[in-house]
Amino acid sequence: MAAPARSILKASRSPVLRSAFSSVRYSSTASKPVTLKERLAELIPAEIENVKKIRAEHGKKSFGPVIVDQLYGGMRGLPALIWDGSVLDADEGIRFRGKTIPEIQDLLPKAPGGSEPLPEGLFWLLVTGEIPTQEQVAELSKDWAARSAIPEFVEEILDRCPPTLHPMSQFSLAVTALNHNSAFAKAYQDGVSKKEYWGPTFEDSMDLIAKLPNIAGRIYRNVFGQGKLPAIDASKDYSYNLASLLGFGDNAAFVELLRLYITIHSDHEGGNVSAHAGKLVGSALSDPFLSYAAALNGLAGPLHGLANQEVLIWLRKMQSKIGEDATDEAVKEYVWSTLKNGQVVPGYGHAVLRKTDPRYTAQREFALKHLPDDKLFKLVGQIYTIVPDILLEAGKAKNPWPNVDAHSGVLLAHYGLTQMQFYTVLFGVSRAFGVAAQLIWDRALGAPLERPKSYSSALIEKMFHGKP
Ligand code: CMX
Repeated sequence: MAAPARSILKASRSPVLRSAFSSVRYSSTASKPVTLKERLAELIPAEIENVKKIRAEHGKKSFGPVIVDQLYGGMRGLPALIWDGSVLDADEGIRFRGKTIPEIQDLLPKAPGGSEPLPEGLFWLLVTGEIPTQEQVAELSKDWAARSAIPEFVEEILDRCPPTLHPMSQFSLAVTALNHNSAFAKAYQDGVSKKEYWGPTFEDSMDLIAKLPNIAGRIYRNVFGQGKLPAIDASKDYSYNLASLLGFGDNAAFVELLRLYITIHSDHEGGNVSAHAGKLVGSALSDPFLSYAAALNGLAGPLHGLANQEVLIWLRKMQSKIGEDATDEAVKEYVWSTLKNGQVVPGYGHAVLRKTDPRYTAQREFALKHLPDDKLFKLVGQIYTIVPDILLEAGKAKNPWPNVDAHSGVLLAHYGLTQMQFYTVLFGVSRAFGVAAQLIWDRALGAPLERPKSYSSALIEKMFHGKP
């Protein structure tokens, strides 16, 4: 448990994990690059054998004790899940298939003239453990553009939603409705063999990711009156198309921001609420659309993805109360008043992390490059020097440092995407990459129905009565 993620991964016999550390493997032939699905089909048999071997050798070994506090305390730190796509280290932060955020920023393919990684490449990495070629990423962009249309009845569902219905609820409704055309649900009805589950899961997952920009764009335009939705451009990448559907396609810096945003929000190991909700629901063999809708409903909570919007709402309230160029003293007083009112400081703290989130740092670096003089960005920086000391003094939060949500809203607002209620939808588009990759592998490896055991307080008392 205490071993850092990197050494665990390096020691792994998993062909998928090992490839994240081996030299980059380009699986393209001279004429046509191998597709993601073809590469996955090559990797799955060896990984099935690897899991069998691990279970045979280590299956009966203990991970350490489970203490009663973990049953009452939201299962913090309980080793309970397997997901190879990303592992979170409390001090270092996230690694995607063994690679840090700066490493993937360096290694993953970029758009021509761009400096941020293309999320298409991150998806390939999550699924295969390998860095794709520029050509493979371009094929993925094309494939997603070709799959991007949403059924007319889903458009109608969205058009009939009152603008007062939160964008995340609309998002979840639309994703649930996509299950109408699920390849997995159909294959299951047609009696597909367990061994073949991953194929239709892969197709649904690709469709899911591909259709999210059209759903997100439609919600944005409907709720905030932003005019007509343009068509997807099949010659452009995923982030450009999402930006364009939101009305920001002409803004190259915003498109770059989205590439970074989607990449860093995609996955945060398997135990966070959205990733775990998706995995849990998927374990009942609900198709990827139903599973991902469950993930979105978890992401919509203020302690998780909704913090994306809560941070900006809190910052704006602060500005309206103490002004735009407030002194440190005034900021401190405002932070204390938040705590004294029994509220959390949004964007700070984390259930696993114990240091500044590298996703926060990546966004800060983007801001220093693109918007160093933005007033709200300066306030975010000022807060960073103030909040950790206050949270430490208050003495409750185990982690006083900022998480990913402390920064994202400021960047979006800078470019004119000021409608905070929409922010978590963008988090939702991003998180689909991680959840989809996980669903594909869960079905490929035959992950069973999740069914942990619950106990009553009376039973706990009885079990430990009279024992030291
Ligand atoms: N402000 C005030 N109090 C905080 C706090 C914060 N930012 N972070 C933790 N605490 C409090 C908790 O509410 C808890 O209080 P109680 O004992 O009264 O219940 C106590 O400190 C201990 O909590 P913890 O063990 O440090 O943290 P948890 O694992 O329970 O919760 C999290 C983690 C993220 C929910 C919490 O830090 C929080 O509420 N942060 C603010 C909301 C936020 O930014 N969420 C986004 C997280 C990232 C993401 O998923 O998107």
